[in-house]
Amino acid sequence: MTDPSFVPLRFERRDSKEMLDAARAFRGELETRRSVRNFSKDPIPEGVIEECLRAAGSAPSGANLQPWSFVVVRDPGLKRRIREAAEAEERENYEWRMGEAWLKDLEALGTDENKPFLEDAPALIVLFRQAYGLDDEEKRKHYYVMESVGIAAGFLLAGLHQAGLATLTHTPSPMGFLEEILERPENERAYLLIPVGYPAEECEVPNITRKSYEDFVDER
Ligand code: IYR
Repeated sequence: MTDPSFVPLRFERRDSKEMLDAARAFRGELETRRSVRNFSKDPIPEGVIEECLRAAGSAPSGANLQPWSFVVVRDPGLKRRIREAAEAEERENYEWRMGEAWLKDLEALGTDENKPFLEDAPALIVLFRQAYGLDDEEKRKHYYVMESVGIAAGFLLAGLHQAGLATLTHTPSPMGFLEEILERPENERAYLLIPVGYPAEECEVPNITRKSYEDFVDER
């Protein structure tokens, strides 16, 4: 990681048809991804999550310090504790923390304080950001942590989706309980909780639309 030498880049140019086909196929695949809140209990084939985590761990990061940790929770007892703690926070969120405007914005999603998917999904991936490094017990500055971890999360979600798994990006705030339950070191802060698995039979998702291209891209 600290080797200052350089090696040749491995990069192969593709012809333009191949490029457009690849870009289209990737877009087509990602556009079918939906956040899922109703999971089957079916197990995930061995190795799939590991491959996707390796992909996530290859993300670019500030000074290549890779300021992230991924905890994969499959243990039913731990999943139950996480569900109970998350629901306790969410009860307060829905009761008074979020406020009227926020609750109105969430109406279309049909969410509430009950989070059975935290026990139903066969795996929960908890992504932690490392606010600073703790190599050799010494604090080391980390750079662009939010950006770096966000990119790694994007790699992970895209990878899990194209491998055939459903995910949810869940943030039962505040998420300090994850640091406690999972006994994380003092430099780590919970960033994202990602239930992973298959959608339940007859799973439904909100009938939402996405912005049109012109509404989110400005080409000059
Ligand atoms: N964390 C709550 C509320 C929630 C907030 C947003 I912003 C969402 O996009 C979805 C839900 C929950 O998970 O229910």
